[in-house]
Amino acid sequence: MKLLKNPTSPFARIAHAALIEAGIEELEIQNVDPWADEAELLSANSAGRVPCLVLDDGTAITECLLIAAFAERQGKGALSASDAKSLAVAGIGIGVCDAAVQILIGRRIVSGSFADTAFDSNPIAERRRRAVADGLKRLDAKVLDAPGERLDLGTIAAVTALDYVALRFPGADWVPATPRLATLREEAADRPALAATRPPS
Ligand SMILES: N[C@@H](CCC(=O)N[C@@H](CS)C(=O)NCC(=O)O)C(=O)O
Repeated sequence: MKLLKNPTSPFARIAHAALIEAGIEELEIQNVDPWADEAELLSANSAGRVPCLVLDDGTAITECLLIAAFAERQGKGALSASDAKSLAVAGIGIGVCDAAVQILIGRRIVSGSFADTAFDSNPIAERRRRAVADGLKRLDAKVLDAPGERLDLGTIAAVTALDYVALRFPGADWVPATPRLATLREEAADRPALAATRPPS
């Protein structure tokens, strides 16, 4: 099977990490640019987004949580290691990723460029920053002190959210300090699911 992804997408990272944690073998990784209307991605996913998992029979599964659910059925994956608390943490982590990505998309809508911050003065950008900051604070209060023997979806999503915000908003004064989350990230850094999917710095 083949995972269409992008190295910076937090959703693609969550899907990829869940597949690794499930022990899926023979997984081909193909990087695509979701903003370039690449034919292969558009034919697999009408939404034109990553991640998209294409099975050997051509079945295409989109949405990171559905890919995680599929991974769970194939092996012993991140979902089976997740209790209610960890699913709650995963939801917050994905909410942080979603709000952060929306700021980037807002920039692109307003000025055509992720780097142009004109959108950031829009009240919707302010709401999204608040969602990122509040979500990170909640994650910091809720995350486990140490990663479990197997990574659960909460740990994967929380670390992914922290790394994505650091990648996209380095040094931003509205990003709160998250010492417990940072410790969890450090302690889980060598786990293959997180190490092999870390975004480029
Ligand atoms: N809800 C989706 C979100 C996927 C998503 O938004 N992916 C972004 C990359 S971070 C994308 O491909 N964007 C391209 C676009 O919006 O056209 C999931 O959970 O997988």
